[in-house]
Amino acid sequence: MLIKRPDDILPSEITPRELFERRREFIKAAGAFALAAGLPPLALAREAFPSLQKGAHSTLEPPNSLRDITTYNNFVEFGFGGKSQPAERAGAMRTHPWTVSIEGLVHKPRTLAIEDILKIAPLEERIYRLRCVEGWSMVIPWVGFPLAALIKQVEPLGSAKYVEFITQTEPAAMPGLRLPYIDFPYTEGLRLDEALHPLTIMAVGLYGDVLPNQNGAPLRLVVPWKYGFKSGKSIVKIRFTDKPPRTSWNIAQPDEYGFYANVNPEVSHPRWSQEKERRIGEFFKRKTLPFNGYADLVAPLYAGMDLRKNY
Ligand SMILES: Nc1nc2c(c(=O)[nH]1)N[C@H]1C(S)=C(S)[C@@H](COP(=O)(O)O)O[C@H]1N2
Ligand SMILES: [Mo]
Repeated sequence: MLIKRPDDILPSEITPRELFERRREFIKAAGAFALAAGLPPLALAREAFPSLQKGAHSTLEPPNSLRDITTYNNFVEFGFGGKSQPAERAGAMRTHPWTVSIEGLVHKPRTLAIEDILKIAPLEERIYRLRCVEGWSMVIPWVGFPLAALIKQVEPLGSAKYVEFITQTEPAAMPGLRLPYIDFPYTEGLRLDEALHPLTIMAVGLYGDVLPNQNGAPLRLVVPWKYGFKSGKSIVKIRFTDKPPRTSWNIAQPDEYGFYANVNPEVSHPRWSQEKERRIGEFFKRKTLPFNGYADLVAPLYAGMDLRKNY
């Protein structure tokens, strides 16, 4: 059943009371943390994004709770030991000051402070499904803006065909960096047309507030039709290239994690089926949809490609 929402209400604002209370607790806790860390607490209040707009392509499925979204995470820089580790450890990461350098095959390479990145385009709420390759999924009300707006700032050269995303390494805060499973920094990549697609966003917040560190503060990629590992957290560098960039998971286990990583129930992971997923908070599994339910918007990007070979 679909319920039409009044146009002036952000969908994430329609939340059960209990959820709303938890959210307030979270904001209070975040504020207390900010005070302890000597940060301006206002930056963590909802006023962080006073003029949030409703963005396109939001799902009408109910968002997961703030608690689920911020305590069940993958962020291997903070350890490979379980979903609660990022929430327990990521608070130690420094997220200010923060700059992102954008370089490679572009006319105008730039290094932008996060404050300037926030002004590039109007911030929108986008409620997207996220499907992890491990077989679980969530619905997350992101705050962000189209990556295309950031790309426009640097004017890619005609020779630019791919975009590489390089994420933060802060050894003192990230015990996972010392573990041997993947090469750090965590890197990911997209084809340029995937990066420019209107579904692809840079997220700077969720549930109307700044991103919690465990979700990739202060800036992370979100590519909702691909497995979650493509959506790199805490990005510090974006590089335009003419060849497919190497990606951390592909280097570590090439037969398990391809460059494309499009959600595809027909292509099994070598160690498990991808036909179903468990929505966090639900008991019964549901069917996984091709391109995570975004096929009408993105399937044309792959016309003529064999998506079993290009997994
Ligand atoms: N830098 C970095 N980005 C990352 C990861 C990571 O370990 N390090 N994990 C990825 C994986 S596997 C998933 S499923 C999503 C999870 O995002 P969430 O914790 O915000 O739901 O982040 C992705 N981005
Ligand atoms: Mo994942």
